[in-house]
Amino acid sequence: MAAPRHQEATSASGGFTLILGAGAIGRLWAASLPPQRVRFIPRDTVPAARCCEYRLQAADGNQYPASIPYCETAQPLPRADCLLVTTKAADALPALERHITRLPRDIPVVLFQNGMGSQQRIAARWPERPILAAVTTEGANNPSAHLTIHAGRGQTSIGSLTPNAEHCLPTVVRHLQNSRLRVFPEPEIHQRLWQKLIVNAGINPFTALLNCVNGDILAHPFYLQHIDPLCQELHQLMAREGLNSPSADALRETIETVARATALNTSSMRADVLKNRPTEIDYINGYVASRGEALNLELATNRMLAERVRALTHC
Ligand code: KPL
Repeated sequence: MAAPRHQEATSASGGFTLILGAGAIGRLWAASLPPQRVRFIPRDTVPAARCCEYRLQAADGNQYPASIPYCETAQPLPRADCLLVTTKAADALPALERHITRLPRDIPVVLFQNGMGSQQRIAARWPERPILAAVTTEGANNPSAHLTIHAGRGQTSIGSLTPNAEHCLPTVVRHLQNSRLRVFPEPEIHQRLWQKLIVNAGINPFTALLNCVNGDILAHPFYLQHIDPLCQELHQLMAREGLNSPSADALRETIETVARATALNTSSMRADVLKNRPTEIDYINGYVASRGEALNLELATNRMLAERVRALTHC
């Protein structure tokens, strides 16, 4: 099968992209951007291989080979138009700390982490750098070491987190539009991050605790017992954070629309539990509970869900 056709990259440095994090989303982006113009920054100081080799199964079911070179560890990083950080939320800050001195100060850094908290910590750590956040609804998973499945087409919204990111947002968006993925600028990125947080807070912990696909939570008594109190808490917190806060019923409707649209998906949290990997609960319901504590709100349902999910991977 021939590789899909890409539009020509047009930006000054040749449309080069660096990616930190070769998980499913990192691999999807690497294989979707123009070939020869992407490098993975290796996780370890000495990568086991020169290239990350895998097959991408596109949303239409066709498979394409991808061979993405790792940057040389002993050399300076190649000049690039942007860096995509596609690690898990907990790994993003330590991974950036390891490489930041090799990155020019003006390179836009686009954060793809789930949930909330890691992006804010990174923006606070390097406020002088152009740091952006991406919220993506692209579905991707790695069923095996050498296969990435683009499970569902979505879109990616990008917005700035630090003042220096404002002016580079249009260039970053244009650059990433050289992929086959849909990318848009998002002036209200905080609101978008919260919308995604709401969906993850209402689906992920239930799928992990009930060990089921997204759609199956909807009729489960445990979900039915807790979803309204959960949505009340999310509504209360959003209002206290000064965000545009839909009613608890509207939040439930949003959660259930996504659960129905992704009914057969295994959520990222359930996948982590099944593989006995740390989950992102501290950045989802755990984040909500801790913001509640900071603002003197008792958000007991989020706290209970966070504690129960943590217990799944700590024993
Ligand atoms: O984002 C997701 C995740 O699994 O983390 C949802 C929307 C729940 C889709 O599975």
